[in-house]
Amino acid sequence: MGIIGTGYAARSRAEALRKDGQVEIVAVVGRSPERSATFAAEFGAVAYFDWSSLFREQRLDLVFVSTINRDHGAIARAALEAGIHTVVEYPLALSLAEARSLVQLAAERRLLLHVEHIELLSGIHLLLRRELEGLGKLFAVRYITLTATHPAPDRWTYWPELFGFPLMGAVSRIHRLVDLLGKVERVSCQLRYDGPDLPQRYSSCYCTAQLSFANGLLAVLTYGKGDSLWCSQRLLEFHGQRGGLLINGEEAMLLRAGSAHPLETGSRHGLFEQDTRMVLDHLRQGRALYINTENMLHALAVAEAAERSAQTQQVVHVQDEIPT
Ligand code: NAP
Ligand code: BLA
Repeated sequence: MGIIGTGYAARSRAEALRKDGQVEIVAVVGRSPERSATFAAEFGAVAYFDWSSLFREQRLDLVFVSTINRDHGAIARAALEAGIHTVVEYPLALSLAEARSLVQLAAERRLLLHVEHIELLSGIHLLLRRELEGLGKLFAVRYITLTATHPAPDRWTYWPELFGFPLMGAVSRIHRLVDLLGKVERVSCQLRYDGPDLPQRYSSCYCTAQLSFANGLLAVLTYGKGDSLWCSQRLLEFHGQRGGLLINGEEAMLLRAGSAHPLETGSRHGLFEQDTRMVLDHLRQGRALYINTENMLHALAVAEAAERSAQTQQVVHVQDEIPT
């Protein structure tokens, strides 16, 4: 196995692989020589600073692309072209066209291309899949994640070029809604960046989109982070004809006229490990994975439509992306 990246996702992968015990981490590719050497030594691997030389020099069965979003598409392409099964942390690529072309390339080469979307494995998501039907016909949805941080962190996630359009870098929010509610037809989106180092880097970002689903449902999706925000929030609300579901942080409530029942949500820990185990079981025993490729690509199409809408100030149709 090879791992590209040395951050949180990469470490979670390495630890999960070590736990499995039947695979060998051959190489780790990092950016800073020190961090990469320490990381590689900890897992008995060789440190590389350049993924293209890794793919030339080592014969890998599987690679995990766990680095900054900007590089996902190019690394995945090189890995697939080198005949290596590939796992990419979301987003698969920062453009829908590139993502589609990678899915096609993997199919042609008969290689696994798995895009991690751990939020779909979470206790909260499984709870939603179970409980939504009981709310009757859904009417409205709100999904808000705000991260207030003072000062804004000096991380790649605050660089538009490295993270991508906010709802592309955080496409998991859209994918979760698509998984539960179906296809999105139209998107209207607005974005504000703030900070002294624009346009390279922002210190605050606030992005809000209205998603019109094919089934008529309206969802409002808000993603914000940075030093001009003053409260952090992780809120998911479903309003249906017979009841509501409110998820606030790790707490879930089933709402009916005059009553509120708390529901058990489970933990957010261990999801990378579960994803890694499912990939290995898939490659060794042919067990099914959990990502529907069409939904994964549709979520990217919605993110791209949101980006276009924010640029043009128009409502954008997801299918053809022609402004109305
Ligand atoms: P992270 O902890 O910040 O690690 C980022 C990695 O990229 C590090 O190896 C870092 O190297 C490197 N890097 C940073 N800036 C770079 C630059 N300008 N050029 C080249 N390399 C650079 O990030 P993470 O949370 O692991 O995220 C990695 C991927 O996993 C992302 O695509 C993210 O969307 C995805 N993901 C993360 C989570 C999560 O819970 N964290 C969940 C789902 C998906 P240095 O250490 O040398 O800076
Ligand atoms: C998603 N978490 C992400 C992403 C990044 C981080 C870059 C992908 C982009 C996005 O969807 O916004 C980064 N998350 C962090 C950092 C912390 C954090 C730096 O919580 C600092 C504490 N991820 C973690 C940790 C947990 C975690 C410690 O780094 C929890 C135990 C969970 N992050 C987590 C999950 C997702 C995610 C489940 C999937 C998206 C979702 O929440 O729906």
